[in-house]
Amino acid sequence: MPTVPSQGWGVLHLFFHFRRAMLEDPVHAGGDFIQRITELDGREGYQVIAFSVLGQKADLGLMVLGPDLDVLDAFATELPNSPLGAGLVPAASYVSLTETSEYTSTGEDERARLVSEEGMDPDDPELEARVQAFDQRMATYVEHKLHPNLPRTRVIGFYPMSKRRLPDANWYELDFAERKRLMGGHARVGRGYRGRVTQLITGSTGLDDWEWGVTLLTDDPATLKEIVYEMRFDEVSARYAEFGPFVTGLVMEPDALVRRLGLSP
Ligand code: 76R
Repeated sequence: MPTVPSQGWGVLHLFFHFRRAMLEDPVHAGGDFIQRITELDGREGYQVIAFSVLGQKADLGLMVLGPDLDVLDAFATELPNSPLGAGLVPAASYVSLTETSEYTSTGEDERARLVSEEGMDPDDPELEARVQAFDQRMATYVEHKLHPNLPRTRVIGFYPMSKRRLPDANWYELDFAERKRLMGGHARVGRGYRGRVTQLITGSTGLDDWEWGVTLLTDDPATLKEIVYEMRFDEVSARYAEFGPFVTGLVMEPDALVRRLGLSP
C-alpha cells in the first residue's frame, strides 16, 4: 500500500558489512545489485546514493530516498533476499523524512535585516522588490529541502543528532524567538560552506532514535571535518547538540561499488 507522508519524502540510510565468501555466484549477485539500484534510482523522485564505508563500522552504505515509504521498504526488505543477500550483514540503519525547518528565514526577517544591516529606507520601493526576490529564492530553497535532488559528490558523511534536554541546557524550554536567534547564528556558519557542502537535515523525532539525520555531501573529505568542527563553536551545537555515531563513505557508481566488493567478472 502506498504510504506517502503528507509532507516530505522518506529517507533510509542502510549500512551493511559484506562477506563475499557467503555468495554462491558473486558475479550474478553484483549484477543483480547494480540492477536494483539503477532501477530505483531511475524512478521519478527516487534517489539512491551508494557508497563504500571507510573504516570498520560497515563495508557499504545506501542512502535511499523518495516519496513512498512502501517503495523504500520494499527495496530495503528485498535486498537481504536478493542474490547479494547471503553476503550482507546489517550494520546499522536510520529512518527519517525530509523537512523544512521552522526557523527558515522569512521575507519579514529579510525586510528587517535589509533595514537594520543594509540601512535601507523602509519606504524605499526597492526594499519591496528585494523582499519579493528573497521570498522567491526561499520558495525554491524550501522546495529543495522537501524534494531534494542530491548532487553526486566524492564523499558522504552521515550522523544522527538531537538537541539537548538537560536541566540547565534544554533546547525545548527556550522560547521560539530565542531558538530562532540561535539558529540564525548556525545558518551564518553554514552559509560559509555554500558551494562546498550540500547538507540535508532530515527529521526523525518519533521515527528513529535521534531527532535528525545529518547527511553531508562534498568532494573534499577535509571539508567534513572543517564544517563539523566550526559548528562545534556555534552556540546551537556547543551548548545544545548531542551526536550519534559518524559514518564517512566514498560515493560510487553502483558498478564501481560492485568492483570494490570484489564482485566483478
Ligand atoms: O537560511 C535559512 O533559513 C536556512 C538555515 C538553516 C536551518 C534552519 C541551516 C543552514 N540549517 C538549519 C537547520 Mn543546518 N546543519 C546542521 C548540521 O554538526 C553540527 O554541529 C550540526 C549538524 C550541519 C553540519 C548543518 C549545516 N541544521 C538545521 C537543523 C534543524 C533544527 C530544527 O529544526 O530545530 C539541524 C539539526 C541542523 C544541523 N546548516 C545550514 C548547515 C549548512 C551548511 C547550512 C547553510 C547552507 C544552506 O542554507 O543550505
